[in-house]
Amino acid sequence: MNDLIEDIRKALGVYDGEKCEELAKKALEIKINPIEVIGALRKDLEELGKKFSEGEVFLIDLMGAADAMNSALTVLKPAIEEMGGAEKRGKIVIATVEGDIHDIGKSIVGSMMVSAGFEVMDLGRDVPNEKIIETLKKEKPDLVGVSAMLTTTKEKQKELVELLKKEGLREGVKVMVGGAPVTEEWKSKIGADGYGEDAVDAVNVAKKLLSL
Ligand code: B12
Repeated sequence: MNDLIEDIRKALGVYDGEKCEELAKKALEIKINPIEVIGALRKDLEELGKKFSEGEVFLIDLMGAADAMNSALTVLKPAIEEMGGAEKRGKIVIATVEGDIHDIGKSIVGSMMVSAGFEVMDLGRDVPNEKIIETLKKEKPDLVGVSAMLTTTKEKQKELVELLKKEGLREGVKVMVGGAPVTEEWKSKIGADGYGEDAVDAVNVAKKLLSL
């Protein structure tokens, strides 16, 4: 792996957001792909998450790492969005489900979608399904993408699919799901249309669902 990416990982490891941002800028200057940088940092966050569940690190550590990641993203996300072409592909509403405040991954998915030519409406995090439904009625997007990072909150993805059916909206919109505890099996179980393992996958799945 590139030395500069290693340095960004080290800065993330000590929760140094300023350094992360500075080095991310340098990485872009020497034309390192921002998606590659994000992929490396995501793995580190996953490792930190494991340590957290094993009691080796604390919530304050997750918060420090998340802040550092967000600092890097202030430069990496706009760079991803600029990578796209002018071609317009469709509209997607994205949100992190109610009860869940994890939004880093969801925002990266949003940036990748912008880069791929989608119009993106990001409703933020901790979003009740009722608000998502209301937005779908008003905005009539082609897709809705819901992120859930907790085993408990992924239930809200299931609830959204059920609510869409109840409201007679299911046929009009493709539903994509993602997040750490989400799998292809879960997608099938709840009757969603697509699952994306990461942001690159999310774009490919979206294109496939819309036959683009
Ligand atoms: C950073 C972090 C936090 C930060 C979040 C900051 C923020 N603004 O997002 C803070 C410190 C706030 C936090 C809080 C908590 N966290 Co936390 N957190 C993490 C951590 C370490 C990294 C998440 C992350 O940002 N990853 C980087 C991004 C780039 O990756 P990603 O999120 O996976 O997203 C990618 C894909 O999943 C996919 N994707 C994501 N969304 C979508 C949506 C669609 C539609 C598609 C197609 C794809 C897609 O594409 C993304 C980009 O590639 C994870 C560990 C892990 N395994 O992920 C734990 C983790 C998710 N947290 C966990 C826990 C327990 C908590 C807390 C409950 C802790 C507590 N005791 O308070 C709280 C939850 C509060 C709440 N109600 O939500 C657990 C969940 C365990 C479980 N099974 O439910 C994890 C797995 C850690 C662990 N192993 O124990 N957390």
